[in-house]
Amino acid sequence: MRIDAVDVVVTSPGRNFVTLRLTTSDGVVGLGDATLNGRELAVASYLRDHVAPLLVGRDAHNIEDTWQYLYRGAYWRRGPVTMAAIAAVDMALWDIKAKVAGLPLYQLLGGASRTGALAYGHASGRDIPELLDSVREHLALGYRAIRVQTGIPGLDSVYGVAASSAGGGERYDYEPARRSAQGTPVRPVEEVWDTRAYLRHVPTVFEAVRSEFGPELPLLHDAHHRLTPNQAAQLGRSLEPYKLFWLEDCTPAENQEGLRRVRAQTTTPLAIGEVFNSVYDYQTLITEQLIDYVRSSVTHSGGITALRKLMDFAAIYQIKSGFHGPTDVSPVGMAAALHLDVAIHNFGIQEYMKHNAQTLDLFRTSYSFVDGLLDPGEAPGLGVDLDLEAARAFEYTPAYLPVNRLLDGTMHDW
Ligand code: KDG
Ligand code: MG
Repeated sequence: MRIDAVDVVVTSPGRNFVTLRLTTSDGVVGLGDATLNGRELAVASYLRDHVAPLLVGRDAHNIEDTWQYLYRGAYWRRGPVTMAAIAAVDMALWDIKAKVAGLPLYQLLGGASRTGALAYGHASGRDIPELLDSVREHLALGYRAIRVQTGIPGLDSVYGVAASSAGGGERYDYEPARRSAQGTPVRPVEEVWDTRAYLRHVPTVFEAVRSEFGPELPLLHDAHHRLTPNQAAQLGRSLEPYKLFWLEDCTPAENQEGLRRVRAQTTTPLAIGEVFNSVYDYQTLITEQLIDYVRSSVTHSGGITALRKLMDFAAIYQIKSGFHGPTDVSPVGMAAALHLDVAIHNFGIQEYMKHNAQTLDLFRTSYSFVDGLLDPGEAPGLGVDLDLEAARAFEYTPAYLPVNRLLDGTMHDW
């Protein structure tokens, strides 16, 4: 069974998605997610210009060999653009293989290790009362684990907080890349960040949430890479009384050794890796057991083949998964994560936000969210179809994540 056609579909039903669509000589179609928020066209070009010509005529069954061919054959290894492109090919080939077998993909990954994947949702509010309402809404939707983010007194807007003033009044419980008003050049919005105010405020937020919802509810928090290792250690310590499920991206982890200091100072569980793209980014973090959860997405880390190996490596050190699942991972990437979630033994939790209605009209999914658990469904393959004609009607629209400046105007690391 040969790969006959390679199509790259860029669509923007509210936000941009890049999808790879492979068609085999037998007419089997496989989909892969290649969405890299804010740099989508770079991956689309990588796939169209450099990968598609190599794929036509290859045996669609040889997934590992194709992975190695694309990774080693490029000479230039790793990096988010390369690894998102390889991930899309890998996902599409697994989709094809499972469709040919007539099985949902998780069956080819060893079958189900659990009845569903525990999901966490994003609750947020500009202040504590608004946050508590948002937690209640999430509980009513069925969530059994909740990420908690709030505005910081004195700051106009804070990344990750829905309905913040910079969000234009529209409520987003995920972190949106922002489009510009018509006719103005597209640039990242610049937000002001105050670390001391943040470190003072966050423990009061968790105090309020725990006293309202009790000790059982799993609570998570994302620091979005904004702290130094020493500040991260302070935050981890100050949150210890509230027993978080995890503290995410407490410090920029390109400096893996920096996590030694955080780890030595706090028992708050740590999650890292949504901006990583290979196992090498985790080498020190995993072998020295400096983290508790791997945050990679299938989409940004070389696909199912690579992430499964990474999770096997992590399992040796009792480190679990907590795959990245924002709405800038497309429904195809989300489906791939769910098949892996139910199959691997060291699953921890899955981030999940529902895509908007337009997106779910284009991408027809067979996964479901019931009583706090995600289920990949029983459709053969990944279980996602893409309405090609409808997708082409939504033109690519540039949009970027905000950048942060400190009070003195210097660019903030994150
Ligand atoms: O594209 C960036 C988003 O995916 C990221 O900001 C989301 O931090 C995030 C999270 O934990 O989902
Ligand atoms: Mg995050």
